Amino acid sequence: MTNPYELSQQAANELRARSGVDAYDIAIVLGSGWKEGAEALGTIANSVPTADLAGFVAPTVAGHAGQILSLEVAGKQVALISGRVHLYEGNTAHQVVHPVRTAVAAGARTVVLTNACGGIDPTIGAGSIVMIRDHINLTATSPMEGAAPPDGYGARFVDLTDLYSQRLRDVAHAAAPELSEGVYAGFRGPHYETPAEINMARTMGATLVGMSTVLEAIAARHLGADVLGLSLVSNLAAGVSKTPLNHLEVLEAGELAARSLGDLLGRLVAVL
Ligand code: 8IG
Repeated sequence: MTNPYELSQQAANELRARSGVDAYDIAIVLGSGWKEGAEALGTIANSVPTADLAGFVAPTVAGHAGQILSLEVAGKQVALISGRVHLYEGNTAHQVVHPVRTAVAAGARTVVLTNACGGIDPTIGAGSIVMIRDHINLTATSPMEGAAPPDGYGARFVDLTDLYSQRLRDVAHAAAPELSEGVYAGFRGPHYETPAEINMARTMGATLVGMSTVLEAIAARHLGADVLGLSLVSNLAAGVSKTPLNHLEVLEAGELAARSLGDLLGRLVAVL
């Protein structure tokens, strides 16, 4: 079996050939609700179904078609990755991070990870966009688990002190001063948390909870890319609000926020 790093290199070569883009500058992984706004960034020059690329697994969540869209924004080659896959779909950590590894292998030195999440801080309500300052990985796995990476694909161990790049956060804050910062706790899901688990996450210092992003951030950093994380708070986490959580409210928050998400991404891509 091809190791996951060489598999992503193969997928990157296929992506380059199919898209005509020799090297990307920025990859943006689109979470729930982010696609519509992101597509408004500019004219989509090319769309490659991930089903045609080596190593990609199909998403199972409705509204997550697997595609890599290429477009030029402010002189930068941008890859929009839609159809994120998760651990809770039964995928391995390597499969979850394969799109990010592919984008980095295709040249992207900046990786923007977007998601929809639950909010622990009642003053940061549904519809808020929060920049991720740091994360707590509660998935009990790592995308680097397994055989050591082959030469040229990152080290055995990786320092995560600056996982969510301070430099990128400074640049993003200058362009979007309205953004607050939060700490994202990544759970495996797909169940939402119990109120006791949300109390645990809050006690640990988390302000956001979700089921994605943490493994992708580690994998991107491991390969030397700079990471920016953006969360759309779609619901207040269990026990924070009186109403039960449901997936429809997640989709609704995305629809309502789509325009501001697109506007924000446009301002950020120009400066990242
Ligand atoms: I949207 O409340 C969304 N995703 N773990 N908890 C977790 N993931 C989420 C939540 C939430 N809301």
